[in-house]
Amino acid sequence: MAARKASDVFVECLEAEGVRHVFGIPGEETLDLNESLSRSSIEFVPVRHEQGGAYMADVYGRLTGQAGVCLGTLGPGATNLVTPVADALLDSAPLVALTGQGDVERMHKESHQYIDVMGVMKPIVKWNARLSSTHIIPEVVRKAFKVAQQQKPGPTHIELPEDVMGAELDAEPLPVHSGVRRPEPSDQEVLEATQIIKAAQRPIVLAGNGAVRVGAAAALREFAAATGIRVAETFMGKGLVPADDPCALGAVGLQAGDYEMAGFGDADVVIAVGFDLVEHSPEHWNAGRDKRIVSIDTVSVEVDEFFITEVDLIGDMDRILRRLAEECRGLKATGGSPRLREVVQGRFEAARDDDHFPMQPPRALYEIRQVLGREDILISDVGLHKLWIGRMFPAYEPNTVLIANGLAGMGFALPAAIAAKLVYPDRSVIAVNGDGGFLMNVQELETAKRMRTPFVSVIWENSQYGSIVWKQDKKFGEHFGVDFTNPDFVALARAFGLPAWRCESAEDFPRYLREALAEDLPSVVVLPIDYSIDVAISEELGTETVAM
Ligand SMILES: Cc1ncc(C[n+]2csc(CCOP(=O)(O)OP(=O)(O)O)c2C)c(N)n1
Repeated sequence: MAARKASDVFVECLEAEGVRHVFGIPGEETLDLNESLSRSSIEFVPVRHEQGGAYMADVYGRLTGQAGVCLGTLGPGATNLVTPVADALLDSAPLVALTGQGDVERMHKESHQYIDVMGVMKPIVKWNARLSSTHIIPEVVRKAFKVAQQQKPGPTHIELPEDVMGAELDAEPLPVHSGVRRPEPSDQEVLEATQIIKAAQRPIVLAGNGAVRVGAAAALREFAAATGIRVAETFMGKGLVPADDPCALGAVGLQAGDYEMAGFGDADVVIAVGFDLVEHSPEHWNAGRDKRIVSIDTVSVEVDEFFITEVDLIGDMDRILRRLAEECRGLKATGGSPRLREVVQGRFEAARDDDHFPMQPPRALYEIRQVLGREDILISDVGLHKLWIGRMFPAYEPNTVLIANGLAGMGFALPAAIAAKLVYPDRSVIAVNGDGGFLMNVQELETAKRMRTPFVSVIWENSQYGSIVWKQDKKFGEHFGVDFTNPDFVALARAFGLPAWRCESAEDFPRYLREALAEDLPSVVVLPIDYSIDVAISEELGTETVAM
């Protein structure tokens, strides 16, 4: 092939990786890249803040396993990417962040908008590289995608100096071999795990995001059904086992008492299936360090004094679980307690008849569950509403409740909903936001409208940073620095050209939700919320252990 602009070759490499969208904001230093993108099969999606674009890439990656791609220019464009890139790191989402940069020859000195973006990104990516010369483009792009997508997935970053992208090059993308074969644990390791599980009096499974990422839900369900071992889920593991499956113990993690009520206190063996420690410390369920732990994961587990595994089964989780199901079939295990699930579900179902207005969270979640099908998607922003959703919202399939739980940054939900609709245009998507977090990325309503991604943003309005109020009240008996006023959210949405409703009574909420879901535009439903009932639900569950 003839020599062409390096940015053309770079974009050909992105195409070879299967990239369909680049979410971002161009800059003077990315002119060549954007020109090459405009002539490619890839859609460049202009966003209204780089943070929004990077969250879109993050959630696109979470839902597809293929790295989502975001773009920011040098300096401020790059620093605006930081929060979602860190989110992708802690929630293990494959993402490739692209940033522009000035010419290579001005990087050593004080110069306009130059900061050390490589250094800024270094601690929050799995790997990053500067395209210091044209001929490394095919290798760098291949490596960025390979590293981002391999377990555990996460973000990588490529810096694109302006002069390099504008230079000439004759090169081809490297071949992309997908379908990486994962290693298998040895027969001996599987035997050891089988012996521990068979000898257990009250085994219990704790399943997390790792199992969601590799699509191991079906195998996990088979393992649970074959052995009778019941399954507790982390907030990000919700839906691995359907909430109405007899093996489901519910989502644990809000309070120390959760684990007790789900039967961890009595468990002698915990089978951790794709458990990411970043979600919640194992100290909360193994404070006495007396559980025997078998881990099933794609990578070797993190070291933690409360998570010393006896057997570490590393590899293809689907195959490992199916193999263990065969080895342990007919076990009729008795571990785990339904108490947590019963208390939480009881509150959830009783909420059907709760006419409080402003509405309390259980009824709000109950109504949302009624309008969503089992495969539809609920996205949570970060705040007290997230704790309610994580704990109480019944999920039936993995990745149908999307939560930012590792970094837990406010402002996640709205851009996440755009990505969810791009990946699953036929599913209904609802994003629940606090009135604090909603304004953090509200500008992406314009992107959502332009992209024709209809989803409903529900705003739980209380004019406070609710979860901080909750924590302050518990700690000091009063709260401070957490009150604010809100814009008229309905007028704000309408200013974007979007339909919006404000609930004035409990009956309004289900009605407006249905109307909103029938729209072919993104929409906003404002729901005044009453947080006076404690998400902790009962003293019995103990003090809360989550950090916001
Ligand atoms: C970007 C970011 N800033 C600050 C925090 C700390 N924080 C966690 S929850 C929260 C309050 C959230 O308030 P709101 O969005 O109104 O939701 P609510 O708690 O009322 O449901 C804050 C400030 C955070 N997690 N992320």
